[in-house]
Amino acid sequence: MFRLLHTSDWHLGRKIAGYDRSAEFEAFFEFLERTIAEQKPNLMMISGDVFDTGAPSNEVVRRYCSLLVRLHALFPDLQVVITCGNHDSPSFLNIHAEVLEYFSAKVIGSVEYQETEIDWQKMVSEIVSDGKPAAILCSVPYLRSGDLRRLGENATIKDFYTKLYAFADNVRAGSNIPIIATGHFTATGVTSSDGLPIVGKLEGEVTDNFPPFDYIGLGHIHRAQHCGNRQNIRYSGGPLAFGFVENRQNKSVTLVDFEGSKLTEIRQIDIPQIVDLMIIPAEPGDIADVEQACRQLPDNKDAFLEINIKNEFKTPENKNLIINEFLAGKKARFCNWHIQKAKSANVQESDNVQYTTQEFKNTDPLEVISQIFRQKTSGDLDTKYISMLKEIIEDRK
Ligand SMILES: [Mn+2]
Repeated sequence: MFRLLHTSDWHLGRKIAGYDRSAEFEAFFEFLERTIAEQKPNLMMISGDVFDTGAPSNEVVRRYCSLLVRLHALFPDLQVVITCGNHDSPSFLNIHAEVLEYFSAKVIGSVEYQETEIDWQKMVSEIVSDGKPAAILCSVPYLRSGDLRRLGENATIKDFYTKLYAFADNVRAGSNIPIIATGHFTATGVTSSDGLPIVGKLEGEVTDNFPPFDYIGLGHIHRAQHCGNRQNIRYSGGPLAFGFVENRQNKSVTLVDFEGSKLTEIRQIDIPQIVDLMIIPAEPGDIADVEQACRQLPDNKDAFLEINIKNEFKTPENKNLIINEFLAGKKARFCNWHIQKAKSANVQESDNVQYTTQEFKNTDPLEVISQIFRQKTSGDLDTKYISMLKEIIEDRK
């Protein structure tokens, strides 16, 4: 049997409202160690967005290297594949590629070329388990538009994977082992983190005639799910909620079993979360509701809080001080205001959303735009515009 542990979108170094999340990442690493000890996968796949930014802090990089070294010491037979996502810098990931090979970790930062031809061989490797070939692995990083153009002016992600499959099938040479691949793109027809349709150049159409990989472990979408009719083309989702839009998602890793080349089972194992992302009160409230919701939190409840407030609450000068007073003696930490405007209220100049520089830096651009729109018009931004904005934001990442 061959067992794969699929995970993605770790976003190491990710912060919320400027708060460090390394305790959550450490808890995830401990969960990984436990899960690998129990489940004994042959291969662990990290399908892109390993880091939250292209230039993570020294401390974040130290923890990443330390994890990979520790996993190798504990599980010398475990192989690891790490591929680049759109948040990662390919050249940064590649810094450790040669060293990590000694720790059974294969790192692929970008598609490589032999002169002008794509070097398929660089992406395709054989996974050996108990001294026998167990799988053909295609390590595909986030594809840049130049990578696709190399295959033709209008080449698609599907064209890329079709060529890759043909190459890998040739390497497999008829043996009874699966061909598995990684990837970091948006498969059309899937649901984004916040349930809205997604558009952008990362998009690839995954239909029934997508090349017949035995499994494709995808990253980029943070909600665990499969693509269309293909149970074996999946997103594992990330290990931690990326932001408040993901606060109700179960986070998990995916385990996939093969007997010979046949996929026999897919399971998800939930990742326990040590810090909750909470939006309180449940309904937008006034100051009294906010106070009650804050004071009701158990003192030792570790949570990041977004405060759901009607916009009548106009105390811009000291509202952060007030919230900190409500939270005195509690472990929970205030992050953002979620300001909801009463539908019929008149729009006034004083309703403007205000951010400190720090808050602004740590807020998702789409959230800023949505909030301002809500404030100005009392309505929600049309999904059509959200899609367009997402495309623009995605392009600038
Ligand atoms: Mn991601």
